[in-house]
Amino acid sequence: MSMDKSSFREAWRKVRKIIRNADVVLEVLEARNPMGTRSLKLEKLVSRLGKPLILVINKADLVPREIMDEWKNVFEKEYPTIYISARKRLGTTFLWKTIRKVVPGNKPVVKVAVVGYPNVGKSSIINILKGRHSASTSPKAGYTKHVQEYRASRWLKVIDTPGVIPLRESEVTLVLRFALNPEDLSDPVGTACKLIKLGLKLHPEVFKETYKVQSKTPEEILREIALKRGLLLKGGKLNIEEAARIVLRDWINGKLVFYIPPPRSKQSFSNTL
Ligand SMILES: Nc1nc2c(ncn2[C@@H]2O[C@H](COP(=O)(O)OP(=O)(O)OP(=O)(O)O)[C@@H](O)[C@H]2O)c(=O)[nH]1
Ligand SMILES: [Mg+2]
Repeated sequence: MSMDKSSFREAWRKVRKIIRNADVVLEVLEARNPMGTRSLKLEKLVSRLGKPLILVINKADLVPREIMDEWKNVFEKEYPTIYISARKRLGTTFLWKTIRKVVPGNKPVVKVAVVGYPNVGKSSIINILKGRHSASTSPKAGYTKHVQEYRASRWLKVIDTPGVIPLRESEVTLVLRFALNPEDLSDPVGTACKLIKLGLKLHPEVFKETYKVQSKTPEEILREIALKRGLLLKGGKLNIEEAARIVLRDWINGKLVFYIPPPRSKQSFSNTL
């Protein structure tokens, strides 16, 4: 997903308008990198417009429950926070209750704006609130282009929005936030190597478990994946670039799973990228 200046402005314009019209805003975060998928710009906007905000950490099925509880504790200092899995339909009841709770008074109809980074599961959450599949979802970042309003129940209207991302971020930062499609990368090998390096640090066995490879360095891991899958270029050289795209795609899709841990007093995570 490439975001030029005009589509960036356009996406923000839409989101701003929706937030202005909403009674409550759900900011959707991704369980493997909740802090990285937070948008402070979005949160500032919500607070300036005086709307209640709920943080919804989605894809909780990818991360151990204890870790989700830790994140919840971290974020609850600022906003009501819940974690759910739209895919497994876990946490939905609690989501309904939290929405009801934060809306002041006894509004007969409550309008909820669902906002956040691309690919975090905004449309999927709309679908579980609706109880059936209505909003289109996709593993492609930047899938939802238009604002769409749905009726989830007698008292609840939900509004799907396009994902918003910062204008200037490095490719690896966007990949870590699931906001870039592997097809759109200018340097898939370099970016995949950085991602693999982080994966090795956070979960040393993850590439062995996911790809059955023994190598211990990013470059070697990509070579071994290409070899195992028979990814060859004309002339018989290994297609490392294709191996890199596979790894990046798997990370974005949630087939390659490691997660960034919550900040802890002893072992704090430093982003070495
Ligand atoms: N593992 C897992 N995957 C999920 C979950 N929710 C959504 N997904 C997947 O994440 C991908 C993105 O979901 P969408 O609902 O399209 O995300 P979105 O935030 O609407 O994305 P944009 O419209 O691109 O901004 C899809 O492939 C979903 O199947 C979940 O709870 N767990
Ligand atoms: Mg969407």
